[in-house]
Amino acid sequence: MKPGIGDKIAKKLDEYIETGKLGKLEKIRDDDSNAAIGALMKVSGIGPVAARKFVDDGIKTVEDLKKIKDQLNHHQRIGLEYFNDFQERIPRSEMLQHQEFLMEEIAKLDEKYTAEICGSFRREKPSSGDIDMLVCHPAFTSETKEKSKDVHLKLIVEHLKKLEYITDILSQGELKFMGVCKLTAGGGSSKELRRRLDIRLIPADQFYCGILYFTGSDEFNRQMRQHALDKGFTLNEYNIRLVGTAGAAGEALPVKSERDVFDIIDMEYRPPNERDL
Ligand code: DCP
Ligand code: MG
Ligand code: MN
Repeated sequence: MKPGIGDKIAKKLDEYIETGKLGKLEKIRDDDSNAAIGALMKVSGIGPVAARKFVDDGIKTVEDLKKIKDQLNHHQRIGLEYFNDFQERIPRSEMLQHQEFLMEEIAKLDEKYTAEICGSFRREKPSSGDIDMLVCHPAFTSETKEKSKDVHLKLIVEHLKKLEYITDILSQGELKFMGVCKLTAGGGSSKELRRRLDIRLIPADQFYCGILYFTGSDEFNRQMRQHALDKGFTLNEYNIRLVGTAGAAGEALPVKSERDVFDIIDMEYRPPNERDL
């Protein structure tokens, strides 16, 4: 034993000489990285893969991100721009204002639309992380989807943009919109925070499976889908189908309410406010 070096240090020296690293130090580094990954994932548009990549490149905080804006995609840039706003939950009183505004404006476009705010709002939570709106139109079904040119999520989004309610688009497909909104003149004051808005256009024949999925909670959905599988059905956001003996799913079963889906899989009905697991 060398003088001045205790047993503990000697062991660490041996470990370092043998393996080229120190387990304890690696673990501290891992903990630090994981904490940084968690911090970056708070930004809308940054998932676990992107966060890990940034951390590996030495970008560890939201402040660091501001210095490398050119490396961010459109969604991430907006996530960073409204980072503080998006950290705030939306009180139910404000959710009710969004609901009123959206219902009125969508009816103005075409009164045949059915719109419903789902997510945590429909589960009657006192606050929500975002606004999840589902929209249906009788002319738009899984059969007519390609043909009904006048029912387009884009038309709804354009209308809400013109009213300066939608301020940014994060991503937009034919059936799914992700963006940013704020209550405008009449609906709110100038210091209104930017809010995340998700809209889904659902074919009319898939309304009930759609609303069931979009109401959540996500853990409730997982458990319900598993229960369906146990009973020989496959349930997703579009429909419920019987799984045949060969393992292939059959035709979508007709459902006329959310309750029908519970009945089909022999599960006791739960109203939205009892779906937080
Ligand atoms: N959903 C799901 N699985 C996911 C994401 C979403 O089943 N991975 C469903 C269930 C959610 C609904 O979509 O309730 C809406 O998603 P949100 O992320 O907006 O979640 P909530 O509205 O439930 O909560 P929050 O108040 O945080 O928005
Ligand atoms: Mg939500
Ligand atoms: Mn959402």
